[in-house]
Amino acid sequence: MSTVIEDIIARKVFNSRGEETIEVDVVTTSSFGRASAPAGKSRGKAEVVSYPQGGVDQAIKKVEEVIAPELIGLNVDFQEEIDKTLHEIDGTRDFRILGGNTAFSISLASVEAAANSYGLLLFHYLGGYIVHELPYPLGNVISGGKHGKGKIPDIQEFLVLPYGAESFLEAADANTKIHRRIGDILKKKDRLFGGGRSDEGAWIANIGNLDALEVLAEACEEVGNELGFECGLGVDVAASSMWNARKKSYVYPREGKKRDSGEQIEFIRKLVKKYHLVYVEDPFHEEDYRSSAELTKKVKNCLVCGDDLFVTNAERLSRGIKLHAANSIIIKVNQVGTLTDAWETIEMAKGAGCVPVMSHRSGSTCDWHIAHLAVAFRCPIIKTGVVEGARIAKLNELIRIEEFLGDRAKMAEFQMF
Ligand code: 2PG
Ligand code: MG
Repeated sequence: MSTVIEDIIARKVFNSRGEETIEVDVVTTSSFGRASAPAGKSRGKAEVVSYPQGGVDQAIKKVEEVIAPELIGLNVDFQEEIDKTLHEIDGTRDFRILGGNTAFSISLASVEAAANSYGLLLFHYLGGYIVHELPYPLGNVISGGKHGKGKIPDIQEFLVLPYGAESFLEAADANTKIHRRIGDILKKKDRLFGGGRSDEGAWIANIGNLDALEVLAEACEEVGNELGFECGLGVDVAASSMWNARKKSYVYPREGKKRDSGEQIEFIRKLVKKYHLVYVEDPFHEEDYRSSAELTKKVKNCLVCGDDLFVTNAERLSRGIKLHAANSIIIKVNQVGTLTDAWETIEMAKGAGCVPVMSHRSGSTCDWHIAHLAVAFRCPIIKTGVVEGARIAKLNELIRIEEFLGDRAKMAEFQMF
């Protein structure tokens, strides 16, 4: 059969930060698939372990010595079996023996090999002919927190979501225009602004949290008016990076402020109201489901999204659903290891009315799989930056998918706005 695995080749490559990462080729009788793993900077504590002890070199050794002998002969048609086998070989809950990124690369390369064996695009292979909706691109335009250095905002990401766009191309175009406009505004505000950018291509500027939101609001309004559709504002607070467990408060070094959980709820609630934020990610530290639930209850027309909170993990999401801790979830396949694991989490989220947001990581490669996963799994939003090569690889793939779908292409629907 042409879908039987004949070989698995692992190699060391580099991500957009110049860090070592793993890339895997899964070779079938008739075709092959290739995937490389991304890397997080503000990682959730409950994520799987990225690499075994010994890093990428050791991960490659594991592929050659333990994984390939088990997987060769299996059929890429049976993704669940491949992913289950990876779990069995590893034997731990957090992939610390093989490395979550090792599992990720094999899992994604296998599914791509399957799609290629049938001559299908990945989203078609996974989602079927019926799938035809494009996600809205959620893009980072100003960086702060752990995503930068020096005098930058405390909040990690200032985001734009052009939810009024009628096509993906229009939406991606809006994001690039807003990104550019923000660069111009920052230059006018600060003559010393040097045009620096973070890993994700967002601007790095000597600016506070509220000023960043003002700049974002101005750019979104101007570009939105010019293009004739709504461009919403969002933030990724990445609050675990700010949380001081000893002081039981969120520390904002730039603002020179500390906020306890109650104050944090009020602070974020007011931001949502004042700036009409449509998206707030990780407003509280990763174990604080209750504050997240309280905020979710208090805000309107806003996605409260869990990234470090859920780490794409079905058990954590199930707890979150019971507590109504959020109405949205970030999906990063390498937080959990395999495609099957991520898919199960997406299904659970959808069943509970929790909006899945397919996402990149700050360290990435030009791998474009998440573009296909967002379409195949019907995630209405993809978070994948605005500029920078690794981000553009995913955005451009979505433009190609939209073109491929032709008249059938449609933007995803939100009930929210
Ligand atoms: C996040 C991501 C992507 P990281 O926090 O949402 O923007 O960053 O790579 O730090 O996980
Ligand atoms: Mg995040």
